[in-house]
Amino acid sequence: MNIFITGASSGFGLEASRLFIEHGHTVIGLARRHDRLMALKTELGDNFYPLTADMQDLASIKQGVENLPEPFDQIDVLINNAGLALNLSPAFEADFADWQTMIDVNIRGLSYITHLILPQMVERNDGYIINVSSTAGTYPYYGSNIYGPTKAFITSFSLNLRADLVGKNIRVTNVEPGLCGETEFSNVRFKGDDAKAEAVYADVDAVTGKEIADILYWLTTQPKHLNVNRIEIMPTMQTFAGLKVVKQSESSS
Ligand code: 8X3
Repeated sequence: MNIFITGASSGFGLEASRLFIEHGHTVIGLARRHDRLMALKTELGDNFYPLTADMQDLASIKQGVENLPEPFDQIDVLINNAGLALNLSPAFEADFADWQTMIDVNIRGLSYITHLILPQMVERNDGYIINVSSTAGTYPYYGSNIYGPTKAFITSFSLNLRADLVGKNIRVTNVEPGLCGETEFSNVRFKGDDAKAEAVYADVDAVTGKEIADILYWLTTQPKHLNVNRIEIMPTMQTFAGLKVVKQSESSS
């Protein structure tokens, strides 16, 4: 199969690129960082096609997708993995530029790529879209004010695609990971403050990027008549915070 993976240069996308190639598939890896993609190309060989494009630059995505050479031009599986969180400030202290970036990448970029690739799947009446959402799309937490809603969009988008694709041989799965270590997620969120990022995973047996990649691969091995609509994964050590009550004496008013 030919697998198109966004965010291929790190985290789940990198692990998934390696895994699909290891299993004899071809991968188009989209990422912004050209040098990383080139290193990955050197590692993975001819079955990997590096596509340098910025998720915020729709023209570069369009140019790349519309000019894919054979045999990479027929996409069997689209893994919409690229996404990011920026900051953990409460909404009233957040930087609006951070909100815009999250909306641009997690919502606008993801929908644009899907819009570009879905028609060829419909034409062939064959394909699979896997969207990487998050537990943050279901459960709010402090500081997830826009990140969470962008992931809720992805979850709703996946389910709505399923509705539109009724009667077609095209599957859609929404993958919802919780706390995952060994990725750049928190380094990006804290803008390079590695100590802060490390503290998030200290003393927690978090899910790994490789474990999420294994799930992405497993999904593609399921029979075509079976659609996993949603799959939510958390470390055993993570759970819901529950409804928080602040006592009058603790409240700021
Ligand atoms: C990331 C999940 O729990 O780190 O999408 O916010 S969490």
